[in-house]
Amino acid sequence: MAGMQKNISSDVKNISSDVKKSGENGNGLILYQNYQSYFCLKVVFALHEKKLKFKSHVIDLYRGEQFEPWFVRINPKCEVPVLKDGVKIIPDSRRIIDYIEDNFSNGDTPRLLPEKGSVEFQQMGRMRDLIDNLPIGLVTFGCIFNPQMTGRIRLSNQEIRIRQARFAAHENLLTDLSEKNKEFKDHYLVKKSGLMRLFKLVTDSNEVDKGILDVEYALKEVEKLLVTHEGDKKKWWLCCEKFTTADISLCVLLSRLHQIGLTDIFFKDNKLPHLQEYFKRAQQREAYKKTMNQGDGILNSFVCLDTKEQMFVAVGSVAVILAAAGIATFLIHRNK
Ligand SMILES: N[C@@H](CCC(=O)N[C@@H](CS)C(=O)NCC(=O)O)C(=O)O
Repeated sequence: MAGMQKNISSDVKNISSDVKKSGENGNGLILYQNYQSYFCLKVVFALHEKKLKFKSHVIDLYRGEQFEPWFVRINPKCEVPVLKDGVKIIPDSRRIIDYIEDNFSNGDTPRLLPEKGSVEFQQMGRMRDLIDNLPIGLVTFGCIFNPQMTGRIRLSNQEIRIRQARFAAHENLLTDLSEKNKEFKDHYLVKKSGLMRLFKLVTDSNEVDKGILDVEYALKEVEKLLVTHEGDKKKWWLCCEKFTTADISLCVLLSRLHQIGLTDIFFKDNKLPHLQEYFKRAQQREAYKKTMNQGDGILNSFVCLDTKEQMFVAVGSVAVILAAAGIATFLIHRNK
């Protein structure tokens, strides 16, 4: 990876020029993120709900930009999202959401929490934990690599192969980097074993099945709670009148389940009707629309390959057609 050779001082310069730019038209928040990332979407959603301005610094996860030394310095786990607020660096979606909630909740900035100590506050904590602890990486890649699981193949075989090859490519890249950058060796090796573990799980349909069952259990718990919203609670969101951080977790989960075809199964025959109604209503929220359409809607669908990969698939398909046509012409002429 050419970008990997960049020296660290040029990366530091990059960050500070970003800070300057964002400071000119916002409050200086920079979000290192990727438009397709589940965890980044939660943070983006929370920022939009709170009407906070921020600047995105997109990290190319497919090409392994998260492993570059400048990024490892920011987050040794090599993961997005990471929020930069002035000199403060905050990794991890939950920590970021809690940080913006604690630090940006004045008059114009809506709170995303019920009153502390209330029954709703406790309920919200329980729901948020339940949803945030779901094995979403396993379920997402599991459904992509085992298309029979959802019954709806969203990617071609070639696209699936490209994504599987990416795991191997990242493992090789991490081996290479751990030899070249002794300073980060341990981080790279931890990351590599995590990736290998995940790949083993996502290619084992029993494990994927278990993950899907966990999700189903959580959705049933949500439905049980939504059923209780009767009378003056009719317009409540998940835990109270306010849209809370638990709603953010739930909406991003539902959006991902929809993309990988699992809502087709969970919502079949009008199952979980209150949850279905909730999701329809949530999709109307301005912040939801902004979140799911960030980057002008280009390539932010999880199932999309990036531009170069799409080009690769397109060129590959044209090459196959031309080769087939060439062989056919050759055979016709030879048989004449
Ligand atoms: N617990 C972290 C998880 C973050 C995470 O897994 N991010 C993924 C993208 S959705 C990532 O950066 N993956 C890159 C990699 O592991 O190489 C959070 O909540 O922010």
